[in-house]
Amino acid sequence: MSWRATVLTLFPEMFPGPLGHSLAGRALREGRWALSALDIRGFAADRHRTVDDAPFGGGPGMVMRPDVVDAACAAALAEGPAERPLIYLTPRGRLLDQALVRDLAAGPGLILLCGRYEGVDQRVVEARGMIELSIGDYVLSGGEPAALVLLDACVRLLPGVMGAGAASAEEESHGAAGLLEYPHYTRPAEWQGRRVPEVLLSGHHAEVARWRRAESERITRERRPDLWSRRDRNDAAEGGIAGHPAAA
Ligand code: 6GU
Repeated sequence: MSWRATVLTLFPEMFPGPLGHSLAGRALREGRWALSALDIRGFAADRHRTVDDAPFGGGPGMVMRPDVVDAACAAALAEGPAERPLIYLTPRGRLLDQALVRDLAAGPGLILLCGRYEGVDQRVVEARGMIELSIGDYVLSGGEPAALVLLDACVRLLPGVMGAGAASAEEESHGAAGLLEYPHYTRPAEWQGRRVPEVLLSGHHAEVARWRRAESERITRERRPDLWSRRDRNDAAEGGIAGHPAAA
């Protein structure tokens, strides 16, 4: 059985959306992963198909009902495969990073709950043992774009989705080695008076690798001092991202 994502959402028409295109879309058509989007409204019990209600304690907005969300979770789990983690996408969640993406992609798939309104009743989050995840320190109007981001990050790591080794090689640049990538250039060698760095035209592979390593380190130090101070010491000693063969 292939890696399977089941998305619980009030807006199922948002899926596959961008994931129906490019690499993820081709992999979806090839059956390397599977996606279903279940409409949470379909699990409402009353004839008005109510999915939300006012927050106890007052305040603005609406909260998604635990009974409706629970029924949607049961339907998602019934799709199989078993043992898929249930993830609730919320800005209150643990911050997603490449190490977690790697773990999730290595599993059987995901069930993703997209919150709307002010959120989801916390009791069903706890009762279902959901993992609360955020994709960054900013607020989206709903979990759907975050679900698309998480799925894109996972799907590109599945076997056969990217060209041989491309995903693992590139992933090391932000994952294992903990450095940002060096800048890229292509033809023409001069454009609007700007020349490509000469070393890249030299044909000296060792020189190119050294330059790229230095650029990766410089840009990581400048832009992401947090990554720079936490970067993997072994990889750093081996030369970080450029330590793997030039343009691997
Ligand atoms: Cl997962 N959801 C929402 N609504 N906003 C977010 C987010 C998730 N991650 C960052 N901002």
